[in-house]
Formats: sequence, structure tokens, C-alpha cells
Amino acid sequence: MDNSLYSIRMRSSRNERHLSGAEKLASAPRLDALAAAMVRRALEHDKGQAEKIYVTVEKVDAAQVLRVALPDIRTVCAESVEKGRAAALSRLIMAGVSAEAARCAMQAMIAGAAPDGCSMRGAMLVDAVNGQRLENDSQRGVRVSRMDIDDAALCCLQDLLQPAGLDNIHVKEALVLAAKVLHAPGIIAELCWSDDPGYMAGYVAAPRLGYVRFPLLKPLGVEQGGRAFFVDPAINLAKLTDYLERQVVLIDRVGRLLPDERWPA
Ligand code: WAQ
Ligand code: MG
Repeated sequence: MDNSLYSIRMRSSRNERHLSGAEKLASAPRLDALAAAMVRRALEHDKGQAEKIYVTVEKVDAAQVLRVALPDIRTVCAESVEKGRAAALSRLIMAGVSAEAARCAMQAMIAGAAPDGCSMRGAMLVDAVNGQRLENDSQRGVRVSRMDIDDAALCCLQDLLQPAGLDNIHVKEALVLAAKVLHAPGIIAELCWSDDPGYMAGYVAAPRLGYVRFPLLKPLGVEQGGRAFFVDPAINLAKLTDYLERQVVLIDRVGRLLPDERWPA
């Protein structure tokens, strides 16, 4: 077996509804173990056991891999979901998103951004000035794909996160995804919180701010989560979508873990 690089990804569903997904880049000898772990993960998901599981494996061109660093990480603590959301809105505005666009996108995520009031499979694309939704398919959205962190950087990341109690799969996967998104052309900011009913944290990421976590962006037990990518209105959407879905990105460096803050300050 040679050591060519592959993209391996999983998506699962139940009752025709998206349940979970996962993404890795790996050399051929590791693919079978990763596929098994992904299938297990889909079967043991918090939202229920998957009924359909798709695992896709695809060779990627090693010469096309873009290597980037993780953003700096900081946590902003607020005592309620309302205050957490207000803090996230203020960071989005700091990042260059209009107040109206930030509010519209947050409202859509609270309501469930897909047409049926559920979470989308992927992300909304939102005009950072007027708040208009720009993605072609509001059920699926844009799926960020073909990204991972290399083993050395993952070790550094775990050493950084572990003392802060943040060494969990949600944080690590969200950081990798946000790092890829932050390097996209024309991205102003990202807003995210989980669709897992037991995970209440979310974040705002922006080139100017890094990755800013908010431990409470959603009440316990709620399944509506999502992602909004705020974009410069002058952006070429086809190019951006192609980058998010197809550009292979490997994280090879971590950022810093900055001191916690409180909201209001
Ligand atoms: N591309 C685009 N959007 C996605 C992707 C993807 N690959 N994966 C998930 N989404 C969207 C989709 O709408 C999901 O409903 C939503 O994001 C949330 O996904 O610092 O766990 O995987 O403590 O549930 C953030 C906070 C955790 C971490 C995010 O997201 C922290 C999380 P989930
Ligand atoms: Mg989830």
C-alpha cells in the first residue's frame, strides 16, 4: 500500500433526516480503522442511532494541499443563553458584520435554518451587509469538506486544551472547520452552535478575532443548531463554495489559548 493521501468522510441519517457527519484526511493504511470508527460514531450518536450511513473515500492530490494554522482561542463566559447570544452578536459586529445581518442569521438558527424548521446539513451563506441568505439549497447548505489536522499539531492542540477542560471532539472538530473557513476568500465571520441536544456551546470566528467560544448559546435539550458564514457582498459565490467544499486543507500549527473573559465585561 502506498502512502497517498485520501479524504474520508461520513454522513448519516435517520427518518430521511441528517444525523451526523465527520471528516478526515489520512493515508491508505489508516482508512479501514477510520471508516470503522466513523460507522460506530453514527450508530452511537446522541440524537439516535443512524439508519443510513454513507462513508466516502477519495484520493486527493497531495500537491494541492493547503497548510494553515488554527486560530487563537478564547472563551467569553456569560451567565445565560440570552447574554451569551448578546455577546456573540457583539463579536460579530466587531468582526465587520452588520447588526441586521447578525440578528437575521441568529434568528434563523434559533428557528431552525432549514425550510422545515430543523437544522440544515451544512451552513448558511449570509451577506454580511444586508443579511440576505445566499446559499443555493437551504436544506443542505454548504458543507465544508476535505480538512483535517496533522498528528503533530493534534498533539499540541490536545496539550493546549486539556488543562482548560476543552479537549473534546466538539472543540477540536469545530476549530479545524473554522480554520478552513477563516482562510476562505471573502469571509467576514462565522457563527456556530451545535445541533447536539446535550452541547450548548458555540462560537464566533473571524480573521480579526480568532475563535471566540461562548459556553451557553443554546438551552439544554434543543436540537436546532447551525452555522452561518458571513460573506463580503462582492464575493464570487461559486469560487467560495468550491473552496469550502473541495479545497484540501491540512492544519499543521495551533494558535494560542487566550485568557477567559466575562460578558458583560
Ligand atoms: N460544513 C458546514 N456546516 C456544517 C458542517 C460542515 N462540515 N457540519 C455541521 N454543520 C452545520 C450543520 O448545520 C449542523 O447542524 C451545525 O453546523 C452544527 O454542527 O468551542 O458540534 O457538528 O465548545 O453539531 C461548537 C462549539 C460545536 C465548540 C459545534 O457542531 C466549542 C458542533 P455540529
Ligand atoms: Mg452535531
